[in-house]
Amino acid sequence: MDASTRLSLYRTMVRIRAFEEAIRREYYVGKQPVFDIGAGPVPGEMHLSAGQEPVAAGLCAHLGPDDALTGPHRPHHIALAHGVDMKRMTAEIFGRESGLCHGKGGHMHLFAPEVHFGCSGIIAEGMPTACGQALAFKKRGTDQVAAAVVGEGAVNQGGFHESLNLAALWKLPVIFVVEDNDWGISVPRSASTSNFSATDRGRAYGIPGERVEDNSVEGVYEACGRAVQRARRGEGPSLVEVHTLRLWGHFEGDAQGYRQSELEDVPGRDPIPTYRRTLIEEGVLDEEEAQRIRAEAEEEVEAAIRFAKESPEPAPDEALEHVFA
Ligand SMILES: Cc1ncc(C[n+]2csc(CCOP(=O)(O)OP(=O)(O)O)c2C)c(N)n1
Repeated sequence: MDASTRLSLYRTMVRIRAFEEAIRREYYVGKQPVFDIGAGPVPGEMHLSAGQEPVAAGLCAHLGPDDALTGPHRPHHIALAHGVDMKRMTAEIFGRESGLCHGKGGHMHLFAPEVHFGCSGIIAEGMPTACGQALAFKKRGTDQVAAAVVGEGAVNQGGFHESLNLAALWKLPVIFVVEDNDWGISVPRSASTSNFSATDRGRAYGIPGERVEDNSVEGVYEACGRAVQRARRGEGPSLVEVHTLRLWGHFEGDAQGYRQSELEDVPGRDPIPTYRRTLIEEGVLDEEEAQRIRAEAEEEVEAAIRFAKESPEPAPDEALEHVFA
């Protein structure tokens, strides 16, 4: 892989991490000393994606703004990597009028039609949506593709199986990406899933698939590249399963008592310092450049946070506008 692609993957991951760290900092404002989920400037649940950046960077490197992407309840990494506007996304997370959904969706409901991005708090919900988008692209005869990212907890949902079935039957230009972070909230795969392999499940429907081990951003990049090219060539759907890592809790405030023994090892498996070391050892990156990349990311993120905080909240008499439920 050439140096500029590797650097670009690294930059994307650092940008996402800087964002998640800043959102985490802001989220805890007003929620201490006893955690109160409804308090502070960012009330409600917060599912952050730290550790899963390789999935976003490796997949989105192959997608453009004309390609569609749907995400799960843990959406920030893929939204940012796909080009969703960081300022308006941050304002949405803060519940402000200038947000992507005028502050009424919150962090699990980010919609950016200009880059064909949407996500939902309902597990597996993005898969049927991606099939619909892929069907539209196919009918129009364009080479656009749709991708859906879901957690491994989605593989037992009806929407997962129904989507695999129709995507294969109609040979849709769609890529299903499963982020296997071992946990569905506090439930390990072994307690919920009879056949661990999402790739095997895909094969049962005639969909080729690959599993990427070790949370490797380059592995994701290669596998998603093959999947996206297949879809663009009109050869139908693919499935990519990534063994990734949830660095933090299921949601912020999660004490993670269910994985205490594993937590000691978790920081050492952080994909960003690992990739940084590799790139430095192989002469693609040096310390100075690495620091500059992080500083640029922080600057962009802090500007987005300022934009959100300076934006007004939606007016009470507009509470029912832009709401479709
Ligand atoms: C249809 C549905 N059932 C249950 C839930 C509650 N729920 C929220 S997150 C979650 C676990 C998801 O695990 P996974 O798909 O592996 O994603 P991760 O949180 O690990 O990223 C569940 C069951 C939901 N949001 N939607």
